[in-house]
Amino acid sequence: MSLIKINNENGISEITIDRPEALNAMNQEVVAEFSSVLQAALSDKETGIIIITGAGDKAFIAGADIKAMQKMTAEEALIYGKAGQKLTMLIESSPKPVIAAVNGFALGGGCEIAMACHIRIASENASFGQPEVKLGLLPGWGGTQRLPKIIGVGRANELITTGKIINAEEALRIGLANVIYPQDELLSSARKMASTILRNGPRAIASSLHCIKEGLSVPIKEGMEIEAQEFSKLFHHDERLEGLTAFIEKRPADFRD
Ligand code: DAK
Repeated sequence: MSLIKINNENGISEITIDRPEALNAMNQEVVAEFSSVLQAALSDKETGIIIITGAGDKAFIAGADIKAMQKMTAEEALIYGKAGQKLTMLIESSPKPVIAAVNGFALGGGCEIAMACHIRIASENASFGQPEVKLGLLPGWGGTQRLPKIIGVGRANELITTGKIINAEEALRIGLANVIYPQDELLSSARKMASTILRNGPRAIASSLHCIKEGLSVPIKEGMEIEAQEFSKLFHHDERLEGLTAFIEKRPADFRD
């Protein structure tokens, strides 16, 4: 039985983790299936943007699978940990924007998947947290690395060491969520945001995401150089000519090709 649902429409690929009976907790099968569905969306020419969400109205992803981890050896945990890390890297380095539509619990590995996404929008009932230390674990899918970059070191230290779960309002306040919608408007709002993004130049978007991601881990001088090179590369393509010409001709740009 498939653990992931995929819906491709109007350039948007919607990936739904579909294991609601376990609050969409990600066991090894979910991680593997999610990775291959994501790879397919990344190489699909019709897909310009990806939305990730969870099935049901309770959870985005309630974490890595606690029941599966209880039975794992250290070797199996290493394989599982690396597979999850690889998945978050795939999301984070996607040239196509990835929006997390967080529709409930985003805990542990679920919060880590959301943090790897470029944009996080949340429903009013969403909650976020890294409760791994309560289980004698640490956030193993990039949480120790991404959370401080998103909300700052002090707050990340607090969230990770207390394991406390925060609601959507608090996530919004500290910058973990970009915006909050009523639950029944979450997906339509995600699609609306996706359509707005899709109207812009895909190369320019991919280059911008690349500069932002790379710039976070290098000194500013290097980041500026990456930005200058990416800017210049855009001049090898017609996309920028269409954007600049459309402005001068006072018409909307058409980047569809
Ligand atoms: N794993 C497995 N099953 C889960 C689950 C999870 N993370 N979360 C919920 N479930 C299951 C429950 O066991 C229950 O199943 P049954 O008992 O009915 O069979 C079903 O989903 C419904 O859950 P509840 O009955 O508990 O629902 P409630 O509304 O009462 O509570 C809750 C919702 C989200 C507060 C609660 O379920 C909960 O606390 N869940 C655990 C959340 C959590 O601690 N998540 C973090 C998991 S640890 C690493 C790799 C990965 C990681 C770390 C290292 N390496 C190998 C390096 C990541 C670790 C994690 O993500």
